[in-house]
Parts: sequence; C-alpha cells; structure tokens
Amino acid sequence: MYAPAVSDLSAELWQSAARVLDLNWSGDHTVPSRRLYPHQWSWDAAFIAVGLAYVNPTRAWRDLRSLFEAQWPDGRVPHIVFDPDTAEDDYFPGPGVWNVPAYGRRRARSSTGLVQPPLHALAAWEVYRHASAHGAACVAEARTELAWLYPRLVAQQEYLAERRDAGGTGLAAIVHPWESGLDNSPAWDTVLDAVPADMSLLELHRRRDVAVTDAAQRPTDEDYARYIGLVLNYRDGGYSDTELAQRHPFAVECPGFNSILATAELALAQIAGVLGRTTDARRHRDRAREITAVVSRRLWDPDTRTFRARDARTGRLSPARCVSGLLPLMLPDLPAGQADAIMTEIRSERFGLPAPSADRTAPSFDTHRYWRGPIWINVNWLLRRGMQVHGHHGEAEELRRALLRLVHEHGHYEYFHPETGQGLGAPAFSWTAALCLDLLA
Ligand code: 9WN
Repeated sequence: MYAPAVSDLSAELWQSAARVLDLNWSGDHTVPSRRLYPHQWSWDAAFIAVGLAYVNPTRAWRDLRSLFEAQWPDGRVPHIVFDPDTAEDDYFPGPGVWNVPAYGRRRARSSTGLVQPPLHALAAWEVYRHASAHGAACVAEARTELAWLYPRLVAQQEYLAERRDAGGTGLAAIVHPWESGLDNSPAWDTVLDAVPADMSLLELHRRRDVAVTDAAQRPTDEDYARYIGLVLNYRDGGYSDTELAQRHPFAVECPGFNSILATAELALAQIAGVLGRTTDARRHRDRAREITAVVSRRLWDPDTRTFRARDARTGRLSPARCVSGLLPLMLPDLPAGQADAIMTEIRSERFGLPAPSADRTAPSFDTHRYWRGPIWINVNWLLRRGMQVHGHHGEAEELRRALLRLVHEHGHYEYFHPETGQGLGAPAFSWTAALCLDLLA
C-alpha cells in the first residue's frame, strides 16, 4: 500500500483514517456514517474518493461508479442513493417518502430527487492524478474509469446549467437547503421564513436523526417541518424544474454550490485533455470563466465586500455571512480584489482558521448546531484549495496543520465545536477521515 513518509503522530492519524474508511465500506459504496447516514450520499462520495485515492483507488472508482449508476435520465445525480438492504426506518426521509423509481441498471437502488454540489469531476481528477503512485495497472484502471465517467459528469453539469437556471442568469439554483450540503446554514434563513413550517408533518413522519445523535447538534423540528414540506412540493410536481421560481418556494443561488460548479468545469477540462478531447477541454474552460463571471457579478455584495446567497425568486441577497460566501476563493479567474476581500473576511474576527460554518459574531451563531457555527473539515479543505489557487501558501499550510490537529486531538468527527474543538455529530465520519489522508499526504 502507498503511504507517504510521515511522523509517528501522522502515521497514527493515517491509520485511524484508513480504518474509518474500511469500517464505513458497505461492499458497494462507502456510507458517511454507519448509524446516522446508512446510505450513499453524493458529495460525500466525492470527498471520500479523494481520500481513497491514497489507500484504495479501486474502491474510490467503485464509489464514484456506484453513485453515477443511479444517475437520472435527465442527468441529475441524486443526493442520496438508497441501499436496498437498509430498512426504511433507518434514515428519514427514506425511499418511501421520495417515491423515485430505481434508475440504476446494476441493482435496484432508488434515490432522492435532489442533488448536491457537483464535486465529482474534481474527485475523479484527483484519483486519476494519484494513480501513478500505485503502478501501471492502476493508471490503466484510472483511464478506463475516467472515460466511463466523463460523459456522465458532462450530463450532470448540463442538467444543472440548463434545468436549474431558475433565475435565468447562468447560475444553478438549489431547490432545497439539503442541496447545498450546508443544510441549516443561516444563509437560507430569510428565504425559509416565507416557507410555512407545517408541524403536523412531523407527526406523520418521525425524525430518525435525533434518535441517534444529540438533538442540540441537529437542525430544529421547525427546520425539519420546512425541509419535508419542500420535499413534498418538489416531489408532487414530479421533480420537474420547469418554472421553478413560480412553482417552488425555495430557489436559491448559493456561492458555494456555483463555485463548485465552475471548479467541476476546470476539472472536466483536465479530464477531457487526458482523453484527447481538446475542443471539449477548451469549452469546459470557457464555461468555468462564464460561471465565475456571473458569481462575481451577481452574488457579490459591494457594500460589505462579501459573497452572499441570492434568492432567485426575489433577487434579494441573504444578509448572513456564511462559509459558503468564502468558497468563490476556489475560482482562479475571480477578480483579485474579490479574492483579497475573501482573505480579509477569513482573517477577521468573524471567521479565523479553521473557518467556522458561519459568522462568529452574528446573533444566529450557535457553537453546537450543525451548519450554524461548528467547524467542518470538508469546507475548510475547499477553502485551503482556494488559498493555494490565489497564492496564499502560508495560510494554506497553517490551515492544513490546524485541521490535522483538530482531528488528531478530537477524533474523526462529523464537525467540531468552534471554540473548544470538541467532536460533534457522528463519530467515525467518512469525509473527515478521507480528507485527513489528503491533508497528510
Ligand atoms: C441530508 C451526509 C450528509 C451531508 C450533508 C450534511 C448531512 C443530511 C442530513 O449529511 O445532510 O442530506 O440528514 O442531515 O449536511 O452535507 O452530505 O453526510
């Protein structure tokens, strides 16, 4: 097995991270956490593949394939692919609520109708890049897998660009907070205020998450009532994206999601290059520049010099400063003034390193509650890439060390208390472990 030269402390962390990934391997895909999330999640699969690239590349490809085998005919890659061997009650909302046919050909695995940030092209590129460290057979495997994935990754991008442009501006809108991956972020508060919270929905449906983890670290019942209401509205409209802004109460342009969308185009350009598709590679680079230009123009608040989520229905920017507003730093073509402003925001008392999920000084800041304050490894990993893209190598290194220290001292938790570092949510969490491997390498 390929393992980099690391100190004893790092060797210990490396081994525990590899163990977490083994523990969460289902035989077909990796689950984020055995108890809390017993199915396959979309952007988790991408982060997990980045880590598996070091310890088990064949499994990294299997994970990505497994997810894309459940891709819908319209190109959407579902946010959860359900494991048919897991009981309906083990996760809420389970397959019975979503009522989606199993599109996959290999096994009957149904899914949700939502998506998550399209990070998979970047993950595939990372797994490919590391293949040579494992020998010639691995490189051959990587080329085969890239060729299989490429048209599927393109279809995923096309779905988001064409069907999800609810505001008609060239950005993809998310139709549910779950699609951002940052579920109860304060970024959605003003939009959700206008979405009715029908508490009777929680009498019909029992939450499973609060039975297996501390309710104070999860979204509230009111949040869940709105989440379920949004799912039912989208489902009852046949998961159609036609006239979204008119028919659906939640259509939001998230700076994090759209920065990942543009980053995916850049990764696709690299992949197309390897596959000898030069014209496609140029097209992907152009698309990345176009998306970057719209993010820069439309999601930028000149008064506060920060990026914000925009309600595609009303055109209003969210008043909340959240970690998603720092993610445009990943974009190489972002104007230098905006990249500098993000660095200023990161260095301010509102964030700091590692960055919490939301502004530390805001009244809504909550040290325990999920995406409203705690530190998450995955978004910090993305931020670190952004720092490298814009030449902030000193801070990127500082962040790398801080993230590793956090996990070494507190364990491979889902998220961490932004003041004490205490591990929160699920232990033995896959993307925390996977990204540790990348940070150590
Ligand atoms: C809903 C699996 C997922 C992550 C998300 C995280 C959380 C689900 C939940 O867990 O969301 O999709 O049940 O809370 O917010 O980012 O992909 O790890």
